[in-house]
Amino acid sequence: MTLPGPVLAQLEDVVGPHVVVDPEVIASSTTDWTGRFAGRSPAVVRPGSTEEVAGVVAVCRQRGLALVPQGGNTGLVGGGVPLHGEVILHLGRLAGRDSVDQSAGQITVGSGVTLADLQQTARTAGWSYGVDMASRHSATVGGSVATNAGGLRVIRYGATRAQVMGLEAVLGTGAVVSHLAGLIKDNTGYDWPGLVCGSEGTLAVVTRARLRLVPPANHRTVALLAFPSVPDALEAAGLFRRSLPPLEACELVLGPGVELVGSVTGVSPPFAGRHPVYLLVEVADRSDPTDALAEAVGSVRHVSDVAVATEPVRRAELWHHRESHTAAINTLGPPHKLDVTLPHGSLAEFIDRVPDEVATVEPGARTWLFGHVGDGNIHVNVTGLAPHDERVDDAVFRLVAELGGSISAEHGIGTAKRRWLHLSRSVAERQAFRSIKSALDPDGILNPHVLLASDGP
Ligand code: 2HG
Ligand code: ZN
Repeated sequence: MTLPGPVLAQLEDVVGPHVVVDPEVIASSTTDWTGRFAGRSPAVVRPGSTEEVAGVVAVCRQRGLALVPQGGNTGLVGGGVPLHGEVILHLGRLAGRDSVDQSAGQITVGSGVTLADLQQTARTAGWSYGVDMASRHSATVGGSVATNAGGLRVIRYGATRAQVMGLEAVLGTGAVVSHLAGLIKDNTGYDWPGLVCGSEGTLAVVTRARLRLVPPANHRTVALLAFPSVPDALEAAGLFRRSLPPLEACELVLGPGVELVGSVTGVSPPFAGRHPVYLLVEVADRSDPTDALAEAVGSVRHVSDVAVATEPVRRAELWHHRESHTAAINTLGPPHKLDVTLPHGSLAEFIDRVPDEVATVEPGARTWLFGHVGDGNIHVNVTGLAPHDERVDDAVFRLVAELGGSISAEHGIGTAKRRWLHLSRSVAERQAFRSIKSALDPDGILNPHVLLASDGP
């Protein structure tokens, strides 16, 4: 597919040479990280400023061209790739960074800054950024704001929405809305950052964000605990939430996932014996939290084994058993990623039932479970399914709804889950979503195929 010459000329008027039409180069941006979602696009447009983003949106609106905004292309629900021939609006050149505002503990950065760079900038200035995840070296601020990304530290600092103090973005009309003062108390009507955050590029293109920073911790301790059963591990997670204020991560992994990580990466198992369930916890504080962690671990029932690490290399070794799950599972072929959240009281039942639900629908499929159980969030990965076979997705989402959960905890709805949005959002909510969408993007050019189903409320 190609861009008509006059449209190309108009886009080049706005961004100069930063319109890519070479199909081989475009191909690197048309498939998602997992390989499950593959599309096509006539062009990747790479604006270098907010004004250029506004100019590109205006051209696309005038020409009736749909756009998919793209950051690090680390999304997992097909929300950042052009599955219907959209133009890719790549935001990587918006990589400007103001210096840290020391008195406010905030920083304003461009959409294209990666989370790793943001974390480094914050660290150098004596602060920390509250959101972290395994894809930190590719995932960008713009993408994380657009998807309200969660990650490993939500239990302490909240998801991305809780960090965004101000926002600049371009609406589907081409208008720029900028509200970047970062005032903590600013009770002047609709919450602009809150609305755009998590809207998955359907309302506006994020160009800059003003983010709160958090005090850095001088000491960190990681513990990996082995348990005989999931309920035992979840009971411990509840105890840690109650008794450990410096708790920064509380992650569940299961024996088969840890063994897969070991066989794919060549890393030795965490303990001499095998265990069915593990909990990884991290505590971080101004003073050494190891004693507080040890005391909390001491009051946990049914722990089979414990490994504790304070040194960075050893901490990373323990994290490896958790953080490498995504990459290890992908070596088995593109998984179906069903990132869901359950009420804490239903989590154990869900984890117990979901593999059987999957096996009933597709006996040849394999279910992998891991995730942020401290937040009630479990990642259900299913391998051995064709990319477009949605029978298992349907069964898992229905189980989630039956148990009072949500079909997306942190990855968003994207293309992958929009058929099931009705399980988590009422008709009235979806109608309100549509009204907001048509007010801010009247011609429906911003990521038109994600979040809302094309047919009806
Ligand atoms: C994580 O928690 C990410 O590591 C990815 O959200 C989860 O691969 C997944 O399903
Ligand atoms: Zn996650």
